[in-house]
Amino acid sequence: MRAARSTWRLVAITLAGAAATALGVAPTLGTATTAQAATGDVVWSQDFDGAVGSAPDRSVWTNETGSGGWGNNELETYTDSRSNSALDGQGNLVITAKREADGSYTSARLTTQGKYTPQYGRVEARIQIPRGQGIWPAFWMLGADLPQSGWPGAGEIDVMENVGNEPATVHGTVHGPGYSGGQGISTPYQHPQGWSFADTFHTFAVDWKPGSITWSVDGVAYRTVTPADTNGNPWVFDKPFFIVLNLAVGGNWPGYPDASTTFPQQMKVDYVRVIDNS
Ligand SMILES: [Ca+2]
Repeated sequence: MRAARSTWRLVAITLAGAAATALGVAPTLGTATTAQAATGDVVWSQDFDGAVGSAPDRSVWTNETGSGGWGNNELETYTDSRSNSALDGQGNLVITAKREADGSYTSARLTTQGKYTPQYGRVEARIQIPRGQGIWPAFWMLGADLPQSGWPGAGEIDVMENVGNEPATVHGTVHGPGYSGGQGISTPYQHPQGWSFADTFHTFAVDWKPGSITWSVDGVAYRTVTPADTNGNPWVFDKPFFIVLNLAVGGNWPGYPDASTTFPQQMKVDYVRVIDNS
């Protein structure tokens, strides 16, 4: 069962329960068709519809701002400026990495921390990634207990990462206590035609279940990780996580922009969804 419900489902429940609510009693969630998500149901969705230049839903998304490398010697400063993250008026959230006049880089990192923290489900996003040496887009999750447990104790599920010098490869990874950083449990996935993932939109997902995480691209599953894979270290993924979308510039893993890298670079996100996979 899902802990979270979609907006449309809440609307449906609200309508169904309107009469009961008017009488001052809680709506009765009587039937499975209206009260409970079934396998395959979209239980939460961010579609990024809205006016061009507007912010994504502030009740869901928070811009994390700042610089300092983010633990990876990244170059960018994350801002709350709509020039770095905004809706495009065509149904996409666009994160834009820019090279500023002084040679510095700005970009954006958005999270659902403290606002939406799913546990289990098919967590999926349709994304057109940017391209170029030193460019590092990611769609990932962190354990909601991060403030208490720290990293990597809280756990990290990287649904999709790409480093620009590998245009036809994306990576799925988990990090946890005893298996983090370069020792994360990670699997690459190659574009079936060897094309750049930046050429068009692709759907990146994890099917996340108790004791199991399976990564897929465009519906093609390419890796499953279970507690048997942590080499005796704790499995820290059976609890709520929050979702992160970011576009880094430079870092230990991707390396750094060079003369071949063009700016601005944009990560376009058509949607982020959680689908019941129970
Ligand atoms: Ca959309």
